[in-house]
Amino acid sequence: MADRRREPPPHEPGFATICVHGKKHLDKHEVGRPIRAVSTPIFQSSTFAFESVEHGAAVFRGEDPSYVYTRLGNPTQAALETELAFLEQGEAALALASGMAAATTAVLNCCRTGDHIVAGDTLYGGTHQLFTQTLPRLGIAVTEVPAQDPRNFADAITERTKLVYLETPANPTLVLTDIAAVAEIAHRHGALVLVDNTFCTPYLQNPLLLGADVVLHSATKYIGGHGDTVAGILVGRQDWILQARMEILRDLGGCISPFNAWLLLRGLKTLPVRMDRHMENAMEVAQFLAYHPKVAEVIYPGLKTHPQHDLAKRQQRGFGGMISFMVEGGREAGRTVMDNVRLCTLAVSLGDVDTLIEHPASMTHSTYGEDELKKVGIDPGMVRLSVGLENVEDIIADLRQALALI
Ligand code: LCS
Repeated sequence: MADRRREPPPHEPGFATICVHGKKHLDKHEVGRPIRAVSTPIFQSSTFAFESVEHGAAVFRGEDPSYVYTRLGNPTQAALETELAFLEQGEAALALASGMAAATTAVLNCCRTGDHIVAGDTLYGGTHQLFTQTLPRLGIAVTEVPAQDPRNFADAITERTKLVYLETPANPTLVLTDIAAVAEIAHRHGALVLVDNTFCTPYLQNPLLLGADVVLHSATKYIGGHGDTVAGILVGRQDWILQARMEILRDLGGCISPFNAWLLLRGLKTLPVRMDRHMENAMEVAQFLAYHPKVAEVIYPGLKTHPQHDLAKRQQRGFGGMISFMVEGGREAGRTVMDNVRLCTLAVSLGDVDTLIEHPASMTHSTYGEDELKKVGIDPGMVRLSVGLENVEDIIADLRQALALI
């Protein structure tokens, strides 16, 4: 078959044609010599050429794996997916536009109207909103249970339960769930287990090795790491990921852009180095807070005072960079701290190089009602700190001066 890309144009192309196709109709797929780029190139292309109508038809029949269209797959996305699947030790991965796009894709890939989900009761506020507002509108019911005790999951599972959804450590209470114990229970009832591994990243925890079926990341956080990208990832079995791509992603359209996929590939290069420093800094900040007279309680899985410190040691390879704390004087005193930090930034999100501080009850978890906050252990005065990569003495000095104003 003639290679249509090499055929000369039928006559001298005009200015506009050259603008679109390049001088002399240079083949856009070849640049004349081997490339061997060290950094994965950004394939900023929405669509990919077919060699013939028959080739295109074969691709659409699923008989040829060529790229078609960036909503369904793109080489930069694929590089990211291959790497994440490897790091989480799963068969395949799917990159998406946000952590919430990953959550909705995962849920809809498991459940249809009439199905049921059991989830931990502290979740990122957006996930809680999805579970309590949006999914019920689609006829998917969700029961949220205290996640520290695996028996609560056993009690809540029904014959309609298709998915058990865990966030461990949970945002913002840092409650842990015993993944292996819950997976054992869920599998006995034929339900899949999804773990939101955003707080730990694959560097500190591999839920699939503990029995989970799907891992979710808000890659916006530690995987990107620099506060410049919104993205999500799912990792799981090949057939499950393929269905998520070819049914849910195809129809709902929450794809990641090649540029954001590239930013995550860049973030991954330094993930272990960043996580080590996040953890080192977090441990020092947690100890500083624990001994500060104005601090009533510090929640950090690395402290022996954390009620699940032993589970954290068993299930994770480190304790992460997130701390929640309550100051003497409750909500107002917490507000004084957050309004007076100078180095730390008052902002939602987490896992960035910058230290971020925020108030869960009025910000990330404002989707929980007053009673719900109390029930799940989100104190109205709780302050959440995502410890960054600054010199730890500077982070501590900033917190010290803000605490002195209480
Ligand atoms: N899962 C967890 C554990 C999260 O913390 C978040 C976002 C998501 C999923 C959703 O991911 P996104 O769509 O934002 O990429 N958490 C946020 C937070 O704590 N502050 O701002 C966003």
